[in-house]
Amino acid sequence: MTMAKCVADYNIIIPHPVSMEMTTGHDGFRLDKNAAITCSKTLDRESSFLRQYINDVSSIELNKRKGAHRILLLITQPVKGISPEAYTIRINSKEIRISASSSAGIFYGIQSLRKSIQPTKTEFILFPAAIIHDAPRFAYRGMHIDVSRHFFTVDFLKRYIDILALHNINRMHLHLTDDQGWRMPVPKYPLLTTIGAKRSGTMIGRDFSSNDSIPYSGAYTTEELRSLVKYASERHIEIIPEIDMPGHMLGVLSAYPQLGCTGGPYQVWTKWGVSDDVLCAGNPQTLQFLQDVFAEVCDIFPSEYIHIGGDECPKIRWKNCPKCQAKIKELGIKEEGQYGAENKLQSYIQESIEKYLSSRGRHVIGWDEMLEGGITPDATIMSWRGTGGGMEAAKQGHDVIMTPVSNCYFDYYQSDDRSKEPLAFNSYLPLKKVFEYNPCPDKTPDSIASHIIGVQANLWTEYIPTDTHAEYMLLPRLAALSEVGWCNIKGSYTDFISRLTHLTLLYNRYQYNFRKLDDKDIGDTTK
Ligand code: TNX
Repeated sequence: MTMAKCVADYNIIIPHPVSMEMTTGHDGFRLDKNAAITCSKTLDRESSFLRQYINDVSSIELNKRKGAHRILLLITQPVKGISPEAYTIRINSKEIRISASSSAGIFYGIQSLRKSIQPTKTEFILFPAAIIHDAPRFAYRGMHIDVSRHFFTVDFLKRYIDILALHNINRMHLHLTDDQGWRMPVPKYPLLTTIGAKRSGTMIGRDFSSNDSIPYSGAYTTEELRSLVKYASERHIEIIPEIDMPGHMLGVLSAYPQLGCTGGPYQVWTKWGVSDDVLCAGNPQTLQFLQDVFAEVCDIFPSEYIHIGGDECPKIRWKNCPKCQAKIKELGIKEEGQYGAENKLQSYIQESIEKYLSSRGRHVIGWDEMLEGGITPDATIMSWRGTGGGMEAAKQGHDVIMTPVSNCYFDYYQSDDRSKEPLAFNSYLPLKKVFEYNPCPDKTPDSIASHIIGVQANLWTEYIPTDTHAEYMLLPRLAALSEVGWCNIKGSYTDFISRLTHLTLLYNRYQYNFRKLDDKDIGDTTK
């Protein structure tokens, strides 16, 4: 009986490693069930991922044990100036050695190894002799998901995390609250998840005057969120929770109308867009409420960063609210211009929360509108309305994460032939445009470049009601984003497309629902 065999190919890995040197003239490593995985106890988790991944793409079952013929996972001394996520893989006939200064680096080495294999029912895999060095371009490589407009279960979010890990993403931004539903329990405010998490219906398609009248709701338990944090962290992904404030707050206002300028009544929104009703900035209860909520956020999420929103907060209610106007006076705000003083009032709320979070040892991230009334230099800015806001913020000394609508909005159509696509946000973002994005163009002065800490894509879910649909919008654009965030030197789009056809075999293996490349995507390679 002939045994099915498979030869690993390092040239198909996405994201492409920094350097690969084939050690020609040397035999490669034959991986079969007799090979051992050897590592210290601290890498037990990584070793079980490796075992699982190899088994997913072959018939080989490996075990952690000592052995001369082995895959060795090895933690080395950190080297100044080298990312802890960097790794080296050395392959000869005796061993595959993955070394890094942290378990995250080992994890990325393992990810690369698994992506060099074509899934088959093989009983042995030949790994050609080689030395691979790799390190990420950016420390922050994020992917977002909006669980307010549509709710996604923790089981799905875990699958989402698996997909992110496959693409070397290390941050998942969880957009937990919005006008259309509040999803996180806060024991002191129980109505948030009873009233604030339920809407009476949802608009149909893009028709803002329609409503399907089907009640829609969803909220996580604290235990579920904790289990998500743990699941992500095992895969070297930090969850960054977002409480979007002081706008996008109808979920809260419907439950606690006293926190709004007019006192309501308010309803959890059944349509998309930007609501004029926002938190009342002049009501002292508002700051107390926010502090209580962020205290709970800190208890559940251990992340270095907490996202405090700050986007799309119309100022019309504040302009007409006696409490807000009194607050403006009390604070001595003198700004002129239509909403100059109200913009400053938003800064006041943000800065109070920023102070609180910094007392808990956390850094804040906010959308680029946060800059409008000014914000402490410690805040990290997420630049979404283009890259200008991000560049300006970096100039002012803020750290910046680039996530411009032009290249990073995965809720947009993937094809300009909309008849073949599910309904999406009314805009277009083809794979190639994601791939071509450079968050920090070559000519950027060092003083600015050093503040651009990374890149993120966003999956807003107004038009994404199901798990399979979310996967479809995510893949394969996430593969392009992973090259943007990881690779210092990007190869050609043609080469990317040819590697992507291999990665899609893995997508198939895990039954990820991805958009198949069409002639246009492939044809684009000639341009
Ligand atoms: C803008 S990006 C929003 C979201 C929408 C999205 C749709 C940002 C900070 N705000 O509320 O869901 O556009 O693409």
